[in-house]
Amino acid sequence: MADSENGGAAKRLKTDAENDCGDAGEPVSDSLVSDFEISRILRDCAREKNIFIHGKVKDQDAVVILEKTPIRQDTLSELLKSSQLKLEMKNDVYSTYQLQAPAHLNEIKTTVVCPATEKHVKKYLHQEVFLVEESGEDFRNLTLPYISSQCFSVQWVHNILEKKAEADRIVFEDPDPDTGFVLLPDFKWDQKQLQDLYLIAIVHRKDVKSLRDLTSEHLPLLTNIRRKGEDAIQRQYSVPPSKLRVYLHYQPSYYHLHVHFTSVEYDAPGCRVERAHLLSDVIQNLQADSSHYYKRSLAFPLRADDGLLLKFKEAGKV
Ligand code: GTA
Repeated sequence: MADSENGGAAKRLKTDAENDCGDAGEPVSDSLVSDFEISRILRDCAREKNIFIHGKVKDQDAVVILEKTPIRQDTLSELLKSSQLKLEMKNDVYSTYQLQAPAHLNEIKTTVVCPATEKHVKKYLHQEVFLVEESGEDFRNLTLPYISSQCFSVQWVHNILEKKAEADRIVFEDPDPDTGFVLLPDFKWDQKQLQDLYLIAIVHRKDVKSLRDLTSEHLPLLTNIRRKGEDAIQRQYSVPPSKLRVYLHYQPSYYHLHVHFTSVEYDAPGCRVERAHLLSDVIQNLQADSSHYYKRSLAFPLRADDGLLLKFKEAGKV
């Protein structure tokens, strides 16, 4: 149930049973992964304990992301009591083991993109990255024409705003058509622990695509997102604003304005300085100069085979 302007919601993380169900309470289809035929590994990272795989599900291109999730404090004593220990080595006071946990305490978060476009596959492929500096003019001459023809579909965003998907996951909604937004868990967060808390606020307005569109006209929208988003997270998860990193991406993958709320302790993908713009900085920049994001240069990373990088190279900007 969404928290609304009028009511609070109890602090609650998802139970295993709730997470096992699809959006509308439907059981998840096993065949999506059991029918998956691996073509190649796009990327893997031992430190982040994830792997991005390209393959096919019944002739359709798909990307599957497998990720080991953090160890949860609330299941720690059950984990230690109900697991088997297999000794690997012992030396003096030191010993290492393989702990074999029961299945329900040993899950792997799995994300499936199917059918996946070539752009999805490229997005997850490990590639060399270049930093581009985009002036306001570069945005209008190079970036805008490119993204107008090449960007990812925002159908999933419209589904959320129209309650056709993820309606039961909404944490808070302000329905105002100008300053309103929907706040819900990002699909990178399994909602089982607060260490990697990650929510997104998606604005109801459809005419604001990215940071570049923002002027002082949007200050009521941005301050509303900040205040009500933080309040809702405090009420729902007991996480205070001082424990949150609230920011926008530039460039985003999806051109419909949204704001990321992550735990400040969590090194979320895309939270580095070359991509993340703190909402508080954005608000102050617009208060000082309404045309700040219209005219100033913004730096952002582009992957080696990104068509936009080619446009910048052709224009002699890289
Ligand atoms: N609730 O259907 C959705 C949905 N989709 C399609 C995207 N998001 C969604 N949330 C819900 N339902 O934080 C989320 C994304 C992202 C935000 C869009 O919306 O998770 P953005 O427009 O700034 O795009 O934000 P961004 O940041 O490039 O997207 P994304 O997917 O986070 O990719 C950034 C990097 O994160 C990737 O290159 C990859 O390195 C990493 N990454 C992506 N997905 C995963 C994953 N599942 N597990 C681990 N790492 C991941």
